[in-house]
Amino acid sequence: MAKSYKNGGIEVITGPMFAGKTEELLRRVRRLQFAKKNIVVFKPALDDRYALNEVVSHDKSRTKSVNIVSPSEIFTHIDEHTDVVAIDEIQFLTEDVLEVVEFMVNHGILVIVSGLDTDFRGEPFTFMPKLLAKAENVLKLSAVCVKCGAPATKTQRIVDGKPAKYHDPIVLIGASESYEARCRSCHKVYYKPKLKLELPW
Ligand code: TTP
Ligand code: MG
Repeated sequence: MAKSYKNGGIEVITGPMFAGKTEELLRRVRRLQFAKKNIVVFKPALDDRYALNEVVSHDKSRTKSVNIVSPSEIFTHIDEHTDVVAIDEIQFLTEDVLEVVEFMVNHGILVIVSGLDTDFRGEPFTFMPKLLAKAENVLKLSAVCVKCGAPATKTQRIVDGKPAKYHDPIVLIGASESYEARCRSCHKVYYKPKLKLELPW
């Protein structure tokens, strides 16, 4: 029998790379496991940085996960006993995942996801703004700027030792060899502004 929708909800853990999003997702999963909740963890098959069939954080904590290519595959891995679905790096799935998430929530499943809010340019990451708007609970984590030590809310992509260009492809799987956490003022992207804005003083 379908559970009450009152059990469900969307929790989003977001922020730049190196902020500890995966660690926070795994922390929430572990505390629900102690409470004997039935949990299934998913991640997009795209990110093969650490391990297949496991979500692994920078601090090397890990949990078993199911790799999926398409969001609807989630339904072949959950059943009427599933209380919680967790998805790491949700930004790499297709936008259909929004419908899948809402369907699960409306059937009483708690959905906890982590994902980048912005891409390397500082632009919203595809459908993430919609997910953030629909969520019951959002935690925006920051990292530490590698340049100045301020709280970092952005991810810098470095290509051949230089900041990436605005029109470079959005997806480039990687870690510290290609990316750095940066604050707003240290974050750089080669970009030609459309508007010629000038301060009036
Ligand atoms: P994350 O899990 O966000 O990075 P992380 O593990 O460093 O962060 P956290 O500790 O908070 O979990 O994974 C980001 C992935 O996205 C990584 O493979 C690089 C990729 N990526 C892109 O493809 N395009 C981009 O614009 C950015 C910023 C990252
Ligand atoms: Mg991560």
